[in-house]
Order: sequence, then C-alpha cells, then structure tokens
Amino acid sequence: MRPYPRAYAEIAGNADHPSLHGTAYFYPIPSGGVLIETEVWGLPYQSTTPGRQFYGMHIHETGDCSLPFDKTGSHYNPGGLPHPEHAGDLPPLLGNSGYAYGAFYTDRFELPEVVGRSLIIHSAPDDFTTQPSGNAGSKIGCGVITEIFQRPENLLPRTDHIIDPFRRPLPF
Ligand SMILES: [Cu+2]
Repeated sequence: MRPYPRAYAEIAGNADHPSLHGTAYFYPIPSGGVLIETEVWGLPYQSTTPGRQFYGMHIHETGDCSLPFDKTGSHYNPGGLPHPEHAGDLPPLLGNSGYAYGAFYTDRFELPEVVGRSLIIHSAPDDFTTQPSGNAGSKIGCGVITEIFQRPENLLPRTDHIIDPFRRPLPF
C-alpha cells in the first residue's frame, strides 16, 4: 500500500480565474525531504502562445489565501538565499490546455516547516533568474498547506473537472 500524504493543499483560483482548482499532496520521505504531487484544472492558456503554458509555482511564507492572494508574503526562504535557491522555489507546472499534473521531490525543507504556509501558482513561467520571484506574473492560484492527521477517507479530489485526462484513482 502506498503511504498516504501527511499534508495537502486545496488550490483555488483568484477572481479572474474562478474555475482554477486543484490539489497538492505532500509525502514526507523517511530519509529526508518531501515528495509533492500536484494536479490542477482550469489554468488559463492561449493556444497561440504555447510557451506561456508553464506556470511558476512556489511555497510562500504565509498561509493566508484571502483574495487577491496579497497576504501570502515572499517565497519561503529561511536561508536568505537568492531566487531560485529559496527553499520554497518549486518546478513550474506544465499546462495541457488548462490541466497540469506534476510530481517531484525536494530536500530543501522538511514537511513541518511548510505546514501552514501557502502553495502559490503564478500566471507566467518562472525565469529562474529575476529577483526576487522569477518574474512569474500574478498569483492566480493559492492553497494553504494543511496537515493530515489521519488517513483521509473523505479527502476526495473535486469532481467538477474541466478535463481529467488520466481519470486517476485516489493517490493514496
Ligand atoms: Cu510565487
């Protein structure tokens, strides 16, 4: 049986992206670090500019997703390092006509450090150069990273999907 995630974030869009929604699951790895799995629907895209179908994604300091996501603070950066060396700097999402799935591993933090902070999705790709936040555009999606205290039988992905190319079962 797969381990179940010990934290999740339910991602919602801002006023300009009301159909944006998704989930992120956080799996702490026993030897250190965290595996993060994200699935998002309703991302904005234009078929004529496929290069814009990357969306910067970061963990921001503050877990306050009240609109318009202006209370989330800076990237989580306990080391005081330049972008993209912040602990909260994550790989961008790759969009597929508004849908994105991603899974990756990071050893830049342990799960308890980021519980209560926010996972932010941006309107533009992260250029991994510009300070302090990679010129990633506006904050279009936000979810508070929330600890899971027991196996989440009732934690179901939302079903009002725009598309769902994988028809995936629950990830735990
Ligand atoms: Cu950000």
